[in-house]
Amino acid sequence: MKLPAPPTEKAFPSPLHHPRVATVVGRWLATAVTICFFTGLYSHFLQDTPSWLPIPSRPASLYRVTQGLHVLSGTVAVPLLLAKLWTVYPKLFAKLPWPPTRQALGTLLERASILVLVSAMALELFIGFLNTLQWYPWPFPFRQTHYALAWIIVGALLVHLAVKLPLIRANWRRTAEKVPDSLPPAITGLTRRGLFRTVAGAATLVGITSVGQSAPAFGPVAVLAPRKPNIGPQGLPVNRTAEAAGVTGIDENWRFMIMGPQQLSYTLDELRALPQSRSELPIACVEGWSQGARWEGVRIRDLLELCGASMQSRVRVVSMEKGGFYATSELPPDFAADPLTLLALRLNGGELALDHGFPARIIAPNRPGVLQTKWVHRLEVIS
Ligand SMILES: Nc1nc2c(c(=O)[nH]1)N[C@H]1C(S)=C(S)[C@@H](COP(=O)(O)O)O[C@H]1N2
Ligand SMILES: [Mo]
Repeated sequence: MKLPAPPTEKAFPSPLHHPRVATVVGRWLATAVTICFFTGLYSHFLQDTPSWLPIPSRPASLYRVTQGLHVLSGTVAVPLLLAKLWTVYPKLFAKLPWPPTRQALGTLLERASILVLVSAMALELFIGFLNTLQWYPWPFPFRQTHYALAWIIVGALLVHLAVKLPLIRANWRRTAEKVPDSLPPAITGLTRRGLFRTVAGAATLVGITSVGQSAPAFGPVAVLAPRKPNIGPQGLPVNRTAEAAGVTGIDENWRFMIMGPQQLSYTLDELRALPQSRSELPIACVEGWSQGARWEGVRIRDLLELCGASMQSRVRVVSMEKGGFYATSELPPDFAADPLTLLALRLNGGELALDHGFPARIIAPNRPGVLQTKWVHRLEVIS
């Protein structure tokens, strides 16, 4: 049996496949990808800080904004990427210059870069989306993979943009939108403007119905948000329950310890008797939800002073949780000394719930939720 010949690029005469459409949708996609890339870098560097990079502890809600934007731009990029791929898919049927002449080598390289770009981007958005669902069904570490893919995407994107620059420039302005006379009128019944409105509408809808997981104003319409930021004990979601972390609470022998120039230990009542401070700070989870809360407890800087440590100290935080990625964290000097940073004992007017880290947890400004360690029982001054 003879297979029918594959279509050629000419079999797709709709003006919706015109480079002008690819340019316009490509611009939107590039905007989303750029926001996603830089906010993602920031998030990565907060968790894995290179020594050359000073990260300030203020503005207190900066990370809440950048991570909200990260997840929002990644989510919105999904419909934009699908639209972009749809506009250009007839290119799949363009003849490959084979065997390659010297001048066709560029075309082949370009195709290879697009293959890398599309597959890396699809994978990146897919694993990022599963991450917002708190679903990690893969054997590789999420964050490091997500980070490496981001650089692959940026590299392939730069190659792609460089190759397409003449085409992008020729189609940058609307004048190029005129359909050449040789083409039949739109056969899909959809005009270009109609397509732009549909794509922009879809992206906006996806954005508005998911951003409520970090922007409270959009809470009521957050039907696509995997997490509702006001559902949970004490009005705050729980990311990892005490049960999941294997933490059962404390007995009368429990002591909070701080190991600095002096070693101090406190019962829970003694911690409660120390001067208490109050901070309004959000938990901003890397997985995309965030929620502000009112915390009360002992300032870390006060504890540093009590044990005779300098205000330039770096502090290691150790949880009662055994093992697990988040059982320890570090407070860089700016964060440890920030007057907003607390060993929190209370949340939204009540004693900390066990799922929120009872008896004591860290809450600090401008940090990912993963570093807001729960069930803290020891602080170590490490420099
Ligand atoms: N010991 C410990 N602390 C932890 C975690 C954990 O798994 N173990 N999860 C972190 C993550 S990912 C987030 S987003 C916040 C959430 O705090 P919450 O559950 O009180 O809302 O706690 C952080 N503190
Ligand atoms: Mo988190």
